Amino acid sequence: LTILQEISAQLQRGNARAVRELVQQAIDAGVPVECILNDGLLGGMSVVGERFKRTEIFVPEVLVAARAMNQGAALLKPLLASSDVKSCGKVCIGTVRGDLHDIGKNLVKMMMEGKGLEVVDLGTDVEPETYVRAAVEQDCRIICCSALLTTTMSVMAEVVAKVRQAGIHDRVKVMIGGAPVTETFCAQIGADRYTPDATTAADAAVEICRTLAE
Ligand code: B1M
Repeated sequence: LTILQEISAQLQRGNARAVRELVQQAIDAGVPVECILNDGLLGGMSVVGERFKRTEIFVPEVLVAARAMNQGAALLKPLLASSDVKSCGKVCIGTVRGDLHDIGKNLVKMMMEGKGLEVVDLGTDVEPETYVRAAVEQDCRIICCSALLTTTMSVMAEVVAKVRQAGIHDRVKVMIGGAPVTETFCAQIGADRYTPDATTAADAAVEICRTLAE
């Protein structure tokens, strides 16, 4: 097994200690951070997702895998966050009301911080009003919504509506993402941007902040 395959395998077993040790070994060996994240950690998590879907494993197993994923990702965070990059804008992020999935949201946050954005983390189960209040009070350029359930995606439409009602849409944009979310859905609800993964989300956010600053 390569080190990345080992990280994936240990993550699937929920062995957080082994995942941490292997991630550190990979970093020390000079394996690119993106490969450790995508091929090691996310690779393992997607196998976990498939097995959960086929009901071969259940919520507790998924939770221990998620904990191992978060611990491995925490080691990568300082390497992704480039301290010499000047803040290029402030955004807020959260998982929408009724939804407790936060692994993807945390990754998006990590990538955004790595690109020099200041990120206000609203956590999970976030009410539409809470995003709007945070954006106004903390002067954020973008509201970032994550949803993993088909039943909670619709809350994103409420967020868009609240932003328009508050009359702040000229200066606050809404970005959306998460496994069930699509470009078509984004257009349907009138959100400003959909991206499929954390890296493209961070790039899009930087671009939006730059455009708004012009
Ligand atoms: Co849940 N769960 N879960 N779960 N869970 C899914 C989402 C599910 C697809 C599994 C399945 O059945 N196949 C299914 C949803 C089905 C549906 O809606 N159609 C499901 C279900 C049903 C449930 C429960 C209802 C199960 C139950 O209790 N019976 C329950 C709901 C709880 C709730 O939220 N109210 C539940 C609970 C849980 C756990 C608590 C056990 C755990 C969450 C732990 C945690 O997050 N702290 C969990 C997990 C881990 C999953 C799976 C296995 C993995 C999700 C994940 O973290 N993926 C998932 C199956 C799967 O997706 N294959 C599943 C890794 C993560 C990095 O990917 O979040 O997609 P993701 O993020 C990506 C992109 O989507 C994107 O970037 C990220 C990285 O590139 N992205 C954005 C995310 N947000 C973005 C925002 C952006 C841009 C991009 O812009 C702002």
